[in-house]
Amino acid sequence: MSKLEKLLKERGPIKKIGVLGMGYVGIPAAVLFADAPCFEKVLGFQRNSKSSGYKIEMLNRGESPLKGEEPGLEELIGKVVKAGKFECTPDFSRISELDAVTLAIQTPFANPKDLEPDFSALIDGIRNVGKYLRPGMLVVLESTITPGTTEGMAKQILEEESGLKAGEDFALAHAPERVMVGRLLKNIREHDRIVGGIDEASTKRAVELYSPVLTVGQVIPMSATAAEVTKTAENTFRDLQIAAINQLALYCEAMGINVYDVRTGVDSLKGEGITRAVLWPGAGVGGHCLTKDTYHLERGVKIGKGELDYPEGADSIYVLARKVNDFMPAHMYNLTVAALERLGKKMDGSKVAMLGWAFIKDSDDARNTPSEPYRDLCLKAGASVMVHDPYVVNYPGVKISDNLEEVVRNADAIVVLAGHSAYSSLKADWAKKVSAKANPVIIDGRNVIEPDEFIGKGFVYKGIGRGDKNSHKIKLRAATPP
Ligand code: SAJ
Repeated sequence: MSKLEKLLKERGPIKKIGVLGMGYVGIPAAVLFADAPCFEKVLGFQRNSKSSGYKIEMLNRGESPLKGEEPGLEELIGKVVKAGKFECTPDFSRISELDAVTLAIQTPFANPKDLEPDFSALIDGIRNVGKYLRPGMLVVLESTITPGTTEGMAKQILEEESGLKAGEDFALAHAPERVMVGRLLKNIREHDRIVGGIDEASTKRAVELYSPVLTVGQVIPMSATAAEVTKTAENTFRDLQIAAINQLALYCEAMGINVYDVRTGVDSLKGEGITRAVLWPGAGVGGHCLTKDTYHLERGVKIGKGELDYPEGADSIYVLARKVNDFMPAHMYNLTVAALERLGKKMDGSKVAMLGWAFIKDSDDARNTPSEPYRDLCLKAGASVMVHDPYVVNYPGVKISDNLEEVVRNADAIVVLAGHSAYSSLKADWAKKVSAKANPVIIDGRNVIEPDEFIGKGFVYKGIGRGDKNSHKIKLRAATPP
């Protein structure tokens, strides 16, 4: 039995857990640990900062600081707080009383171009854990990180701060989160959990931590670096699949056909080991994951020990995919300019009504939203822009309204950027009346409206992948009096 195995055995089963980072990943993870009968107590650690300190009181009142729709989360927070099994605190010294600590802290990229991530918040968190680390404890990184980080930077900092040795005095592992906003609890309970320790004892201890919260999902054990590659690769593959359908959508527009017919066709080939994961084209790829995990993977192979056999300086297929998806907001802009031009109008002086600021449907999450580069292009061209979103309230430097009429009023162009359910019931009559234009422009970046309904009312329509409609005949009608 190794020294670590002995220490873990003496310490006994995991009873007290800490979660650093009370965000979209940390909060659901913490309350699910707290709701597991085998665990006694969970502490959620949150810095009492100006921007996020408010979460501490809200959570200890049993309320969720996450705005978007998160089925079951508010109730579960209330339940575990009332039962005294969950508490949120800014006091990191209490880490020393725990058996296991997980870190769910954002790992954005400072500048993807030179593959430099901004690990500052993560490093702060790891240092705090290192300061109060005790022999026999387990540390797990849940954040998405560059392959090699757990066995490299994290291990080093923890050993520096604690004077203890990873794999001998404490266990260390990576267990990447796999959640999507809107179904956080469901994803943690039902998705298989990748768990990778720096050694076997660490993997085993981490499996003990995650097994009790899984209802449908299985634990898939592997090495820490394999777990890091699994996570970054699964998001990179998703980004690649989206880039593939976005590129096809651009081709279908150029060829005058409907990408959704083609998608149905391609998707119909099934069976005998044929898997066709054809995703959906759109106005862009946002969020905290797909926009950066490719660069974590690219950086992992760059800083890794082995020699990569691939043409010098050539972009990988993954980086190319990033470029295709990053182009889509600019394509939305080009569609808007082209539609206005059909009416002899310019962007300069036109009013653009943007529908949707969140990066994903029916959520308040606007991290790396594709709507921002689109808006910047419109403003630079001299348009006046108003933004509507039913969920996103605050966003630095952007006024967001939840009053659709106010945003659409007198608009020359109405542009759908996020697929919020509310926009599927946008009516052509209503939109035309409020825009008070003879021929308003409508650009559909998420295939939520029926083109013929709007074209029939005199709209100039353009949609991602709708080559079959984008050069439709314009029905010139008199303006509907406001
Ligand atoms: N998008 C498309 N077309 C699609 C799917 C998505 O344009 O067919 C766009 C969305 O509009 C959004 C972006 O891509 O702007 C990302 O959407 P997403 O559905 O991938 O949402 P994320 O980024 O919150 O979730 C991903 C998921 N990863 C995978 O499915 C491999 C989720 O499981 C991860 O937990 C999450 O990243 C994460 O946290 O890593």
